[in-house]
Amino acid sequence: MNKITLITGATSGIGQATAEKFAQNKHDLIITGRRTDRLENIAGELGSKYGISIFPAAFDIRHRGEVDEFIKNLPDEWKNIKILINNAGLAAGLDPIQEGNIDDWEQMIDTNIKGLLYITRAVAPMMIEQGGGHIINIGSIAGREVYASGNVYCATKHAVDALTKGMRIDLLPYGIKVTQIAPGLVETEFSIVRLKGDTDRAKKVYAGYDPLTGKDIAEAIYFATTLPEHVNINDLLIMPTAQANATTVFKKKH
Ligand code: NDP
Ligand code: 8X3
Repeated sequence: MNKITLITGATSGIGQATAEKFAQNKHDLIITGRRTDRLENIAGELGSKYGISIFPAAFDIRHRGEVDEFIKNLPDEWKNIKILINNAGLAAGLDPIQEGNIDDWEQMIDTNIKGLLYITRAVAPMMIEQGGGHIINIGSIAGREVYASGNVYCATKHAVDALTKGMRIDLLPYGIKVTQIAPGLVETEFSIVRLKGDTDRAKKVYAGYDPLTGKDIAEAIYFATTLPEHVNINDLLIMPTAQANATTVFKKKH
């Protein structure tokens, strides 16, 4: 097998672009997400284009039993995971706290925090057994700042920031690198999901400036994995040039 990289949430956006970047560089991939048809299409496409092996696993990262089942069913030759990219995540809704939808809150907490923890809890011991590895957590500018109606999403990404720091301390004796990549505005399906399918409103989030693309973030993730053994990028905050902070974006007038 080539170097094995596990990417969660590879059915669109940053995860899909990252799968392509690692496939180009001859990694064998475990890719996950809930949408089976997309996973299978991506696996077929990348496998034939780049001549690598791909193990697609469709499950909901919020459900501990499904994560356990995924790990249990992983064939032995796929257990030697060198790189884990904890990318699956979402924002659901954009409401002030007093009007928040509690189902949305639970979905974000269960996916962005608990899902990331379930996967990490399963994979970190495998890395320890192999004598090393690299865990990359996808954080956000929302993990550094809080903006209006971002409340729970921002809290989950602050949690990813804290968990990244905690993982780095706990995994230090085992030679496991832990990196956080924290993007600003990236045009993916993120806003369509957050705004519950309102594509017109989602398009406006990225109008009037050049947002980041999934590919931009994939390049940075890949770069972080190419450094010498003794070098680790702890944290990267990556913004579109037109974005200064969570709330200041320079948009061209139409
Ligand atoms: P997308 O909506 O395009 O991709 C999200 C991915 O997460 C999909 O593959 C989706 O797969 C997967 N996912 C969501 N929920 C679950 C679940 N319960 N179980 C398994 N997989 C799940 O958005 P992005 O690519 O933008 O988002 C990727 C990460 O980047 C997220 O963690 C997001 O918070 C973060 N981020 C995004 C930014 C942006 O501006 N776009 C900026 C900063 C960070 P499926 O639906 O098939 O399950
Ligand atoms: C996604 C970027 O600014 O919508 O994490 O929070 S933002």
